[in-house]
Amino acid sequence: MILYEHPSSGNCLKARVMLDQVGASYDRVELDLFAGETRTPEHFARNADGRIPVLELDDGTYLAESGAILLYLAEGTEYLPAEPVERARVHAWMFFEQNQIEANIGVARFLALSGRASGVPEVFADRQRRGREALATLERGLAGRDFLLGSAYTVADLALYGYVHVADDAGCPLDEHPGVASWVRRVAALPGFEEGLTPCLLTRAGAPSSDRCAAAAAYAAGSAAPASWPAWRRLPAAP
Ligand SMILES: N[C@@H](CCC(=O)N[C@@H](CS)C(=O)NCC(=O)O)C(=O)O
Repeated sequence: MILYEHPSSGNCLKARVMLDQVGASYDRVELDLFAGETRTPEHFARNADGRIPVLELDDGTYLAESGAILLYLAEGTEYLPAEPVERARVHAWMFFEQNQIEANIGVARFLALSGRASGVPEVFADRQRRGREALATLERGLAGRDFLLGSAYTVADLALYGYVHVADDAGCPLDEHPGVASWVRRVAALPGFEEGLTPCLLTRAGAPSSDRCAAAAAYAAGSAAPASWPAWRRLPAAP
C-alpha cells in the first residue's frame, strides 16, 4: 500500500498510526500542502476532494478521508468492535471528531502554524472558541473511562487523538481539561505513536523521509538547517 501524506497533518498521522498498529506494509509519499501538490490533476485522480491522507491499496484502489481509512484498516481487528451498538459508538465519536475537533482545532492549528491566523482574526477566534467547547465535550465523555468506549483503546481514540493532542498549537489549552490531558498521555504511550507530528513551517518536502522528522526537530531546537534543504524550507533569519 502507499500512503500519500504530510508529516504535520493530524489526519495523516491517524492513518500512519493505524497502518503501523495493524502491522501493514506500506510506503509513504509526502505531498507538499503548501506548494499545492494536493491540488494537481494527478492528485485529484486519487481523491476528488484534493486532500490527504489518501491510501492506495495494492490493487490500485484509492481511499480518501482519514475516518474511512481507519475503519477500513481496523476491520476485523481488536481496534473496531464487531457488536453493532459498540461499533455505532465508535462511529459517533468519529463523526464528532470530523464536525467538532478537526473542523475547529485542526483548522485553528493550521492557521496558527502556517502564519495565516492574523489575516483572518475573527475566523481564528471562532474556531478556537468552538475547539475549546469540543474539548469540554470530550472531558465529559471521558469521565470515569480510560478510553472513549471504556477500558479498551479503539479506532475512535486514534481518530480524536489526531488533533486533540496538539490542541495547544491551536490555542486551545489542554491543561484546562485534565481528563483529556490524561487520556492523551495514555494514548500516546501505546505502540505506534512514537513519531508524532512536526510543525507545519518546518516540514516541507526536501529531506529524505527517514531523516525528515529528526532533522526538523533538531532545526526547531536551534540546530543549523541541513545542507540538503532548499532555501524555501528554511525559516527567515532572526532580525
Ligand atoms: N476530512 C478529511 C480532511 C482532510 C484534510 O483536510 N487534509 C488536509 C491536510 S490535514 C489537506 O489535504 N489539505 C490540503 C488542501 O486542502 O489542499 C480527512 O479526515 O481526511
